[in-house]
This record gives sequence, C-alpha cells and structure tokens, in this order.
Amino acid sequence: MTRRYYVTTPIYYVNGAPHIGHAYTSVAADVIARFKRLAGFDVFFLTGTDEHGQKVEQAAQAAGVAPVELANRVAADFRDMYDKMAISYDDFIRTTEPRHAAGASALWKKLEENGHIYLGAYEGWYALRDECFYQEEELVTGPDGTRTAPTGAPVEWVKEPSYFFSLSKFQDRLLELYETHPGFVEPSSRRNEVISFVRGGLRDLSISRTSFNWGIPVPGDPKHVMYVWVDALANYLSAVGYPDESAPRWDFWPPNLHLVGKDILRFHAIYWPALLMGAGLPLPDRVFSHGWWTIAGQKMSKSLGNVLDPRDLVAEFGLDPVRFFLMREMPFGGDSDINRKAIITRMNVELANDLGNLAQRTLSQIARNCGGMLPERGTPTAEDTALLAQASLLPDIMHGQIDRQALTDALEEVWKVIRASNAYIDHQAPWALKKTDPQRMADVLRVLADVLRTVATVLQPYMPGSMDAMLTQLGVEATERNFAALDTPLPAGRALPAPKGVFPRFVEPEAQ
Ligand code: ME8
Repeated sequence: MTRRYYVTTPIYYVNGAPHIGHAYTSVAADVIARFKRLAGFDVFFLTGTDEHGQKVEQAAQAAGVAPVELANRVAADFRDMYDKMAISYDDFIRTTEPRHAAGASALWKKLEENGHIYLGAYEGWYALRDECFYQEEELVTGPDGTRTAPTGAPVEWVKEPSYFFSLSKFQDRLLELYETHPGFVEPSSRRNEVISFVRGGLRDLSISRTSFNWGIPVPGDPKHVMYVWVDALANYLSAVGYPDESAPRWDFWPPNLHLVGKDILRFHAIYWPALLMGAGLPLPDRVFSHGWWTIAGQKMSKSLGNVLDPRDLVAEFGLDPVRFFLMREMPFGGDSDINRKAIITRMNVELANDLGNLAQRTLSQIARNCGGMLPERGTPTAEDTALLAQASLLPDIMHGQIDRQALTDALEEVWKVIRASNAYIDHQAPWALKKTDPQRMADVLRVLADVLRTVATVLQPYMPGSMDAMLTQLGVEATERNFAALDTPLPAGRALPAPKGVFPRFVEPEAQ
C-alpha cells in the first residue's frame, strides 16, 4: 500500500504582495513534499490564500477595490511567485471558494451540534494586524505609555455580540496531548511556550464578528461572520473534501505536518487541535514552527513595509541558489538575517566551488579520458568503499532529518559527502593516473560518478532544476531519479552529454 503524506503551509493573507517570508515556508514545505515523493509516498501538498477578515477588507478599501477583486489579484500573484519558485503544490485553496465555505460551515455546525458553541458578547482587546484577541495581562506598555500586543501590533477595545467556542473545556485534553505526543509541537522550546500558555488558563474563544461582513456567514445567524482564524484553519479540512468523508482526498486526513511561522503557532497548536477535538476529528501528527527572516535585524512583514520580493532575488541570482540559500542559511527553527553578501558567499563557496567543481572535474575527465562514456565499476579499494558507503546512507539519514524538519542538517549531511568527495578526488588524482594507471583512473571516475548521482538525487528536492541538469549529465534517466532506483547501478557504457557547469560563480556586475 502506498504511504500517504499530507503537508500544509499557512494560507497567506491577501492584504499585500507575497514576500520572501511566504516563499520561505512554501519552499520548506516544497522540499519536504518533493523528498517524500522521491521516497515513494503519495503526497498531498496544500497551500493557498486567506482572503476574509477585517484586515483584508481594510486593505481593499485602502486600494479602492472590492475585497474579492483584491483577493483575485493577490491570489494570482502568489501563484505567479510559486511558479517562479518551483513550488510543487498539489492544491491551492482560497477561502472565498464555495468548497471552502462548505467545509468551514460544516465544521461550525458540527461544533454547535456537539455543544461547544454558545452566543454571548465579547468585550476585550483585539489586534487587527494579528487578527488576534489578547488578554489584558498579555499586553505590553511601550516607553510612551501606549499598550500594544506582545507582537507590537496596535490593539483596540472591541465590544460586540459574539459566538464563543468553549476552548476552556479543552485545557486538560490539550495538556495531555502535548505530554503524550511531544512531537505534536516542535521545536521543543516553542512547545514549552505553548504548554505554559495553556497551563496559565484558557478562556473561551470569540469566534464570530458583527462589525463587518467580509467573511463566511455563521450558519443560521448571518448577521455574524466567522472569526477569520476559524475560517482559515478550516481550509486544511475543506481541501480534502470535509464533510464528505467519501471525497477522493479524505484519505489524507489527518495532516502529517502543518508548517507555520512562529507568529501563528498559538492558532495551530492550541485553537486548532481544540476545534478538531470538539468536532471529533483525528488530530494532525505535527505542527512545526520556524523562525524569522529579518532585514537588518528587523522582522520582515507586510505591515512594516520592509519586504523583499523573492522574485527579485531569483532574477538576480537564479532560482536554485535562492532556494538553497533559504534552506541552508537559517538553521531550520532559528532566525536569520537576509542579505546579498550571505547569498553570494553560499553560491560561490558551497555551490560553485564545492559541488559545481566536483561535478565539472569528474564529468570533464570522463568526457576527455573515457570517451564520454560512463566507465565500468572497478574492484573497489578501501577508500572507494568508504566513500560509496557514506553516500549510500544519505537517503535514509536525510529521511529521518526531513521527518523532523531538520532541513538544514540534511543539507549539511550532503555537504559532508561532497567535502569527502573533494578530498577523495584530490587524493586519488585521476588526472595523474591517466598516464600511470588508466584502469584505476576509470575506476576512480566511476566512483565519483556514482557518488554524484546519489548527491544529485537527494538534492533534487532543494534544487530541482540544477539537479535535473546534473542528473542528465550523469546519464541518469528520468525513471532512475527516485531513491529506490539508487539500488540499481547505472549500466557502464552510457554515453554522457557534453559536460556544462551547473553552478557558475556569481560575480558582482561592477567587478566584471
Ligand atoms: O498569518 N520570516 O498569514 P500571513 C519567515 N493568514 N516567515 C515569514 C515571515 C518572515 N519574516 N513573514 C511571514 C497568516 N512569514 C494567516 C495564516 S493559516 C490557517 C492562516 C510566513 O500572510 C510564516 O509562515 O500573515 C508566517 O507564519 C506566515 O508567513 C504568515 O503569513
């Protein structure tokens, strides 16, 4: 039976253009989805846009267009960014789609039927920028005496009739969940924050608004629209066909992984499992929250206006160097600053020197000295065996790391093999063997070709285009590029195309 894997990104607000922060979460999810596919999983990779709520309504007003027009425009822009970043999503859900309204309304009705929703009045703080209710004691007071949300977002006092979800009833079950399934919230430092928040006491959650109407009407009471977070979280259900449990994708439920930024962990690690418990649905396996990209030390965000469009970086540096940089630079889970110099260093040192030169040196010698044909595998020496064995462990080691979202560590694992291969080629010096022992030269080049095949295969999820080119140069057919195929050596004698550098060095335009 094929194993299934369901991975999601957040659905992004349409109040502004996509930026590198959105691209980051989506590239990370894409790497995971592509890796799982190569490992033979049936993958459902979901992403999309969060189009309702007051924040989007206000952005539309400011732009002088109807909210739906803004949503259409920005959703199309996200898809364009995804195409340019090679994001291999299986579905792109928009919360204004009828299939989503059906799923979100069904979730609401189920919660109501199970006795978890009641009508009351909300009076308290609300931060529009975060679309989040905050408790009095969470607010922070700035030097000028103004009170803001802990995220720095301005807060306003809101008073309106509202439906509530009885979140407080789920406190013990949530604590039990974190205790019995420690992998449910990762990394563990963030899990501790979640646990202490829940231990501090949960209040019932206001889940409808009456002061605007850009949202999904509350079933049976259309004066209210659903709170945008209940609407948004429901996307993970509506995309697999909820409430129709005979829908073709329903078998993917529950998700294996919700990938989110640390800003929205509370919604995914507390509210979401509680809502699912309330609806009697199986819970996701895991919520992983990653850190921030900052620019000159400041968080990048639409609201702060200091955003970087990933497409500009791709235009300057090329797609795969940018994808590589994003996954390599910031230890997955931590925070990092983004700047040109760091991108160029990664490109020139790790891609052009370490990997690009290794491939170019190997392939050009095969072209020149082996008639452009893949050499026979020779009788391996101890050094050959050690290098081949190290490479052959990569898919399994990386699979464990990918399942823990250790995406940067997985790259480091590949680079250990690349560095060992560079040491091996220098030590074996096949160019010198050409005269003294041509047979051994061919054996060494074949070892390197085999190691490069493994390296290029496991790097496909990170840099699909460049690794595609590298695998073609190594004579690997399209059907031979998954992990299972690595068990079968390529037949000797395959004609290899003329080698061509995959990772040119980046030279600053003014230095050219
Ligand atoms: O929160 N660094 O949407 P959003 C890294 N609609 N990642 C960043 C980032 C940065 N500087 N800035 C944004 C929402 N992100 C809701 C989600 S889900 C049911 C609803 C990424 O448009 C990161 O993944 O504000 C963060 O969680 C997300 O974008 C927030 O996107």
